[in-house]
Amino acid sequence: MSDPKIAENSAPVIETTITRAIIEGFSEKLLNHLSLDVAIVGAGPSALVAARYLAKAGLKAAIFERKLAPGGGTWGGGMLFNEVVVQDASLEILDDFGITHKPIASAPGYNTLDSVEMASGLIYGAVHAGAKIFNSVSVEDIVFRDKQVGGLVINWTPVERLGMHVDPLTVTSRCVLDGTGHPSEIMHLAVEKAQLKLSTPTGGILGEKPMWVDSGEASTVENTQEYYPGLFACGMSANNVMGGYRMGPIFGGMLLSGRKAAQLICARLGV
Ligand code: 48F
Repeated sequence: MSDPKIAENSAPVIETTITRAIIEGFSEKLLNHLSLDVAIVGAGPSALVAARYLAKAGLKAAIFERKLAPGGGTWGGGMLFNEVVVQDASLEILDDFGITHKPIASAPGYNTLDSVEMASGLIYGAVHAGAKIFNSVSVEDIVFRDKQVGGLVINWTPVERLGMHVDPLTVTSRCVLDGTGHPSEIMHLAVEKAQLKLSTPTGGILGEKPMWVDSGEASTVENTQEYYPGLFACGMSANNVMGGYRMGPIFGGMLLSGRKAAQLICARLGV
C-alpha cells in the first residue's frame, strides 16, 4: 500500500518528469510539422542532402523514415566493407556537411570515405540545418487534392510490420519528395493507387536497369525531377522511375541528386 504522507508531499518524481518531457517534446515536434513545405519520404543519402538544403533555404521540411536508424543504404558501404566512393564533383557537398574524404591515388577524380562517418554526418547536417526526421514512421499513402500531390499518410512502422488494423494519420505539404530508394514506393502509390500519369515516356515507372556505374551516376542526377505536380523523386527512386542503370557503392550521384531536388523544389515554391 502507498504511504499517504509521501503521496501528499510529493513533487513530480523523476520517472514522471522524464515521461512527461518525452511526450510533450515529441508532440510539440509533430504538431509543428503537420503542415509542411516539403514532406520527404526516406532518409537515404539523397533525401538527407535535399533536407539540409531545403531547410537552409528557409523551408519547413521533414523526413519520414521507416527504419529506426536514418541513413538508408549508406551505412553498409559495399558488401558491408564500410567504405564508399565519391567523385570530385560531389566533394563540395561533403565539405559543407563537414564529412572527411581522401583521394584514391590510383584513380584521379575519385575519393573514398568512411560510410559510418558519411551516414552520421548526413543525418546531423540535415537535422542541424533545421529539417526534422521522424524515424520508425512508414508512409503508406499520399494525399491527393486539387489535382496535386499534397501530403503523406503515415503510420508507425511496427503497426505496418505487425499488420495491425490501425488507421493512419496525415501530414499535408506543398511538395512531396520520394527518396525511398530502389523501390520508388511513393511513385508506385501515385501510379497504381492514385492512377496518376507521371512525366515519363509511358506515364508509368520504367524500372531500374542493371549495373553500369558511369551511366547510373549521371542519370541519377538527370532523373531527379518533378514527375507530377507537387511530386518529386531523387536518388535511386528517380533512377528507377526513369529506367536508369544502378551503380552500387559510389555515392556522388546521390549527393548531387539531393542538392538538385532541393534546387528544383525551391524554384517550384518560389524560394
Ligand atoms: O535507398 P536509400 O539509401 O536512398 P537513396 O538516397 O540512396 C541509394 C543508396 O543508398 C544505394 C545506392 C547508391 O549507389 O544504390 O542504394 O536513393 O534509402 C531509402 C530510405 O527510404 C526508406 C528506407 O527505409 C530507406 O532508409 N523508405 C522506403 N520506403 C519508405 C521509406 C516508406 N514507405 N516510408 C518511409 N520510409
